[in-house]
Amino acid sequence: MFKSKSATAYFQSLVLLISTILIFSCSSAELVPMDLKKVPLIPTPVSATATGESFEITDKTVIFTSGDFLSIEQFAQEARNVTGHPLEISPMISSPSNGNMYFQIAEIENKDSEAYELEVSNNNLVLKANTEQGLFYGIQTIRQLMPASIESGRLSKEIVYLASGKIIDSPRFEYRGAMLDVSRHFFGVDVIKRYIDYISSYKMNKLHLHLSDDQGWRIEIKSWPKLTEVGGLTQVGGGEGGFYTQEDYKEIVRYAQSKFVTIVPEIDMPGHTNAALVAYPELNCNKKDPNPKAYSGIEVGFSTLCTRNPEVYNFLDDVIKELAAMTPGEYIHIGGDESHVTEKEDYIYFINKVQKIVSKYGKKVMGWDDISAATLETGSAVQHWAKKENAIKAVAQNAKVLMTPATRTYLDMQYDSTTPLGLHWAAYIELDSAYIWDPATQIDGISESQIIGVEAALWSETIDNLNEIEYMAFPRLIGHAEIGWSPQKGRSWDEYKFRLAKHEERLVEMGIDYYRSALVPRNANDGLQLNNP
Ligand code: TNX
Repeated sequence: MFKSKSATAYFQSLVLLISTILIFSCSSAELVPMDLKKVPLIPTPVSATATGESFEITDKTVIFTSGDFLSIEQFAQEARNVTGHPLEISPMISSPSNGNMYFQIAEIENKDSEAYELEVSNNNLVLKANTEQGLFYGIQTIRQLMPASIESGRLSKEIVYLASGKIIDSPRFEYRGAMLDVSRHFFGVDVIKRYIDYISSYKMNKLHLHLSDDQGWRIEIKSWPKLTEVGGLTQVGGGEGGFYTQEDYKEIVRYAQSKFVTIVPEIDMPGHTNAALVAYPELNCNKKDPNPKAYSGIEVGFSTLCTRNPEVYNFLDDVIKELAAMTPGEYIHIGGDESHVTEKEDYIYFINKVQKIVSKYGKKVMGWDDISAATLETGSAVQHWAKKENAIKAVAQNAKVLMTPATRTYLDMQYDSTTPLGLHWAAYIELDSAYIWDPATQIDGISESQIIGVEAALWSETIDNLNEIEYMAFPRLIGHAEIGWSPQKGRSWDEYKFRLAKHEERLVEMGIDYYRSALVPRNANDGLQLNNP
């Protein structure tokens, strides 16, 4: 057998080298320090404790899960794209091993169905929540701990490390919504799905669709087919409009459910009904204009259903019956705003009757704050947009309030006088002004427990495609998401603006054409420091 001294020495040093490599590659990546407090999370969590290390996602990392969850599969696929690792999904094991990620439904200290706890260490990542929805929100946080390219699916050039520490999180308000006006301009199912993706990734859970107005009726009602055949084919500016078939609507509802978003459908009445009156003039009793024409302008407050005609209530019974049957959420929104040509007593008579129809079909009424002039049923909620006294009148009737003050949350308000889209009747709303307000102190006499949440509304008189939606909504929308989710304590524009600045990388990766505000600092790293406990 051939054996020499130098060959032995060579062999020994080779063994030493291999074992050194093995030791280093098997031990975890304790050498990469990271600071969880410097990760620009939006919305900011209730509490974040940094431990200064990091978890490395490697080609050996397995995702262990306590159930078959679509949101975990979607996350795994996104994480594969960004890391280039196989990230196999496997059923939960009783004795966890290092290097892996664990997603688990388990009782956590906070019993809120939307709460989650996330612990990231040098050894592994553990996400726990009471429900699948809680896991979904934890996943949105984990996504923000990952490189921004997770938003586009681009492979990261660097090894992926997640900052270590513990996050305990749950929402401030149960209703965190966005509204899209699909009546003034129609947006197809794909645009709606995209908007659902955006809002849900910021932990919003309601999408309010403004489905009818003077300019167009957008939801198929089988018992009154001309609503869409006639009333659906117009929009602001004279374009061809469009509408959702019932199958389209159900598809939107299903897609929203997969992202824990509830659809809140609105049929605006008794005003804002010109499109319905064009389709069915018998619902109109305006003697001066018995046969209204299609309307493509942007004035408001000129149309009304004939509130003393019993046929109007047969019509609404059918509409609400068909809509309620397709809507799993608890609310049907009946609008009720700006009915300037409805006599006050007729308006009250009308709202009272319609509330009965909505409850007959097992739903609760939501309406713009104007409906507080009527007698509100138990469980009805009002959406505050303009007059504080209306909201106060609503809480005096034990109704809850959804906060959508036009001066803060209207996404169709221009940023400043140079904004190429939008209106400014309520205010110019720069990013700081959109962010610096507290729902619980917005109206003297209305406190936190009387408020169900916050909604940011995008009216579409001047907006007719996804790019324009994105430009007006972003980045204000994500600030509203934070106002709905995060505690008020510690929230300030001077802290948020640095997080927003860093976070803009993500909007770029999402392909969002957002408004670049001069108020957002360009040297963001200097000021970045989460200030939650
Ligand atoms: C007011 S807010 C309206 C809408 C308009 C919006 C434009 C509300 C309940 N009514 O009809 O689209 O202003 O900003």
